[in-house]
Amino acid sequence: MSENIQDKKDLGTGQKPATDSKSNDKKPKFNIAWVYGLIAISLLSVFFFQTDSGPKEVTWNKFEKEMLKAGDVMKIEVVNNKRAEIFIKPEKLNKDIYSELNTSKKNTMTKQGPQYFFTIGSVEAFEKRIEEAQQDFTYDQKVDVSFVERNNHIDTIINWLIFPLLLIGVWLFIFRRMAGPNGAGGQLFNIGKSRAKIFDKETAEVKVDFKDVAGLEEAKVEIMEIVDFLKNPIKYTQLGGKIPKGALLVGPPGTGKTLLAKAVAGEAHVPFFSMSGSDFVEMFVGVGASRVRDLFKQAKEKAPCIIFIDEIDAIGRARGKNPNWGANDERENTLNQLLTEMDGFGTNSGVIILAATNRADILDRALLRAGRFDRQIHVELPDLNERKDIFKVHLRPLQKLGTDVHPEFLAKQTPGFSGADIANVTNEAALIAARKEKQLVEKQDFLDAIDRIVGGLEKKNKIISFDEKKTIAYHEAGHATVSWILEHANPLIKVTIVPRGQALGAAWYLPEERQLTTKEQMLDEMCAILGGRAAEELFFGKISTGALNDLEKVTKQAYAMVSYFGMSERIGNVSFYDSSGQNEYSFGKPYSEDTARAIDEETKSIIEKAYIRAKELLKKLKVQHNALGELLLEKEVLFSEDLERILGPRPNGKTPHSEDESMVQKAPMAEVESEPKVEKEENPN
Ligand code: NHX
Ligand code: ZN
Repeated sequence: MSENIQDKKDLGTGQKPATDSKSNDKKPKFNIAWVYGLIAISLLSVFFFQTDSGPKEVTWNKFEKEMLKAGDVMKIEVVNNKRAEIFIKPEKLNKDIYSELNTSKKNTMTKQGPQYFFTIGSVEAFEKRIEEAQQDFTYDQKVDVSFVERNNHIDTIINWLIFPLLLIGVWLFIFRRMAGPNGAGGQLFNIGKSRAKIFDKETAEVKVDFKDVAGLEEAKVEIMEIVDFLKNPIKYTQLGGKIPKGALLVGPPGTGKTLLAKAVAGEAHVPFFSMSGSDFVEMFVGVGASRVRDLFKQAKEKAPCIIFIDEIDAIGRARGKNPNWGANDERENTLNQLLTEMDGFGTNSGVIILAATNRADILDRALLRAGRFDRQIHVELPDLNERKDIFKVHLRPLQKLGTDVHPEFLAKQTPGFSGADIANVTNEAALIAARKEKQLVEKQDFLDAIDRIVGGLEKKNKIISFDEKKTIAYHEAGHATVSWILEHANPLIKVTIVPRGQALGAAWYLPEERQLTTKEQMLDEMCAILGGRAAEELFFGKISTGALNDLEKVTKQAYAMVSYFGMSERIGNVSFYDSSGQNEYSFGKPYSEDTARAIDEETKSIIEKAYIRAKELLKKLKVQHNALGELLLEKEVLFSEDLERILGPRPNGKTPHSEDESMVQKAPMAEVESEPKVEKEENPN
């Protein structure tokens, strides 16, 4: 919808953004505004010709009394039996009644006549009236009446020009509509053209360079090499090396693939064609392939250059084995064309293709083979240090920061966040600070922003009965107790019973950033997750639907342990994980019915064991657990300090605040603790 509005805006001004590829075309642009203008001009001119010049209309009475009987009329011409045109004798034109004629610039025409006209009903009646009016006249005085046939040129023009123009206008209008919502105006003759945006030296649009890309060190090295290929290819080719044709940027969403590509554009100082995979797709058959062709044609003209295709999975998805008639054909044609084009240009032609995707595994094998996207650059989620750098980049635009804001601390609080998430955190923190009418963005604002992004919106005035609230508190206390006491469980930083997003309460962990997870860690984690339901069952004798998310997590994890990680003795070191993503086992499972049953039973038994373990632990720690639950009911939020006070230090000494972040972590807690208390009083529950 909004795109359509954009369309109209383009139309009105007749301009296009400077970056648009069409503005680089040498051919004259076809602009629908011209059609509209032409129609308007012809209509206007017709209107003016008819009124401004030519004879004036006159009534019969006036004609008879003031002109005919006065003997001023030279002759009358009846045109097409419809219109009587009156010619006044030139010598009489200076009479007063004719002065109205002289206002017109066209004096020559006024002198020649006809100066007046009137419309006649029928020729017979007209002749009769003329005869009667001239009864007293002598034969000499009688006025000549002649009959002429004349084509009306203006009518002809209207019929032959305006109408077809109108038709064309309507047709164009419909056509443009059909060109789809991503049509950028004047699409009619550009359907098969590529929609790539070009960034070259002249367009100073891209101001991103490698300095702006925090983290991603390995990826930067890889991609800088590509920039270097383009800058001085001879260095590589003189040793007989071949310049690669393409590189695939692979990584989860928000990790900066597009940013990296933009940085290449900013750094390489060669033309950069940017396009999204979905730009190739159009409702017309064959358009995608033709756009690929056009893109490569343009690129070859501008070589050396870079083509960047974002979200290439839109076209590059593996072609189905069982052809899905019709639906997939267009995409496959596009992909085939892309493959052909990539083969078609020479290795050293100076065109390098970058493509980004978050799912390299679903891409067609043919795209990934050597000679096409022969190198993959993995762009991973940032680790602690990289997050620190990313925070530094995003904290720069924030004007006023509290002295307690440290990128290291924020990086520690955000495991698993992508670059985009971090950008979101800093922005959200600024908004939260502004909402609180603060002059500075402080640490607490960042922590609130992180909570918001992880957990969703706080819903403080959700109506929760006291019983429910108690269940929630005990459930969360169950998580807290079990995870605190288990050696390998994730360190807990806080528990809350303030509803947030989908959840009525939550236990927040700060997972340790590790590459490998041991079986013990997995089992302890599952035990902690089941602690919630275990507490409900133990202390209330009732279980609730609230454990849905917990059970889902546990089930998936147990299933993965058995069927992917070979962590069950009964199944053995067997994995049914399929990293090829090509879905070799699309029909049914790759194991027998017996194995299926065994997997189910093993999964169930792992979960059961963890649940029993959680219950045992909670029975032993009943006093502490209940104390925690009551405290949680009262305070709504508990931090690791409170837990330590009740449960003692953690068994492995890995208390979250006993590490280096201790001094930064403690400060805000006091602040937060005081906050919910105030809210609690307002809370109707
Ligand atoms: C609900 N959510 O959707 C509420 C808002 C145990 C105190 N009904 O494990 O919030 O209960 O440790 C249909 C039916 C989600 C949809 C039942 C969607 C249940 C989170 C689970 C806390 N913290 N669970 C937790 C929680 C919930 C849920 C559902 C549903 C609870 C628990 C959700
Ligand atoms: Zn839970």
